[in-house]
Amino acid sequence: MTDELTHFMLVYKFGLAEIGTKINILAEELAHRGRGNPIEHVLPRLKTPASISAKAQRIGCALAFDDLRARIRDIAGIRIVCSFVSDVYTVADMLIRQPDITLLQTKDYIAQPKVNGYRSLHLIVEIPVFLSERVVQVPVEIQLRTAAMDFWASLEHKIHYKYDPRVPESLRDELAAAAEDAARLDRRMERLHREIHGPRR
Ligand code: 0O2
Repeated sequence: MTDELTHFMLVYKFGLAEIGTKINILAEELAHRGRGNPIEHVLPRLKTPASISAKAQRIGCALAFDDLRARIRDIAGIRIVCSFVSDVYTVADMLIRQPDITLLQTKDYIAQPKVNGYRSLHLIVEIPVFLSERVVQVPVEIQLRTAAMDFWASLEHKIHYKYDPRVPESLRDELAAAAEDAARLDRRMERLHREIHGPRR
């Protein structure tokens, strides 16, 4: 990596660390409340330079740092896997309510799944990072989903990678049906959980 690229990536790494700390604090505090921790696991990732460049070409963005900074807002990304669908929205609200987090965009693929069956709640937020001489607002993509949605998405990702660019139609139909099965399982588990413990407060 060139010095310039390393420097460009650094603020995203810091943004990820900031949001990661916020999520870890929430998870630990919620676990201590004794009503169960809604956060199953957290997976931060920084987009690789190759993936940034591929996305830039896909969206017609010039390969210049200022353009990449302005147009690609998921260079820093963090995935939060929750137990239940209601937890996804609860955790998202807890984060959005924090005064130093600015919500830039919400894509609710749970309320409106993609045609292939993909479900997740995507938030693009901005978080301040305090450097030695200035404060920078760093965009971070937060993906929130249930364990069932995560299981489906990781398999679908592998299948896409294997069959790139065309997934056979029968497999696509099966995947869409599997996404429905996963959503049904989520609803059932949530109902069972509510019957056993009552609604989460
Ligand atoms: P990676 O490896 O996670 O970086 P936009 O950013 O709004 O211009 P984009 O990038 O399509 O458009 O945004 P969107 O719809 O919010 O999706 C971004 C990310 O969500 C993807 O990142 C995936 O991680 C995930 N995602 C979206 N759709 C699907 C899907 O159909 N299947 C799976 N498995 N994941 C999906 P990247 O950049 O593709 O990859």
